[in-house]
Amino acid sequence: MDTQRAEVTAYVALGANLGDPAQALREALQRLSHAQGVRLVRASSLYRTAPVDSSGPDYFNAVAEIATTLTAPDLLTALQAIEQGAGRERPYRNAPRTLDLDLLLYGSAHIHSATLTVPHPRMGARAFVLVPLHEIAPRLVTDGALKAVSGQSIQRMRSDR
Ligand code: PH2
Ligand code: MG
Ligand code: MG
Repeated sequence: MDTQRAEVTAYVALGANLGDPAQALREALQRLSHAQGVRLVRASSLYRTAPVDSSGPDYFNAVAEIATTLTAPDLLTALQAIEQGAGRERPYRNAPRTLDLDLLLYGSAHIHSATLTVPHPRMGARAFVLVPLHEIAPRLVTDGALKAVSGQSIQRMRSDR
């Protein structure tokens, strides 16, 4: 008998600040929705954000909610394949990038492996994660958490879809 793994709700942060970042995020959402074992449930608006501990042009950021039958490590591999497909290079930490896909939350799991830490260790300090996450999953982000990052520059883009 086939054993079908139950779906887990996970949240993925998308970011880019090289090339055409808005287009890169739209394509990444498409790829995510077509990835094996991944169902795109909802995506936030795109946000234009100032680089945080990074450099180069403004970033575009968004957050997606997915339902997945993949394990967290397999989901990470799928995310990295989409980054590679967008020409991601890693010359140094926090370098400007064509596409960054970070796993924020995987169900209620707490994961501390050599390659993956979930919940994402820096998500609580970043408006470019908390604001789009709050847009699609308001119960996951407290008012206090939003207030703590309210000094960071972030602008919601008008949807052209
Ligand atoms: N990602 C980083 C570091 N800094 N700043 C913004 N505005 N948006 C990002 O996605 C971002 C960042 C490391 O992944
Ligand atoms: Mg990142
Ligand atoms: Mg990353």
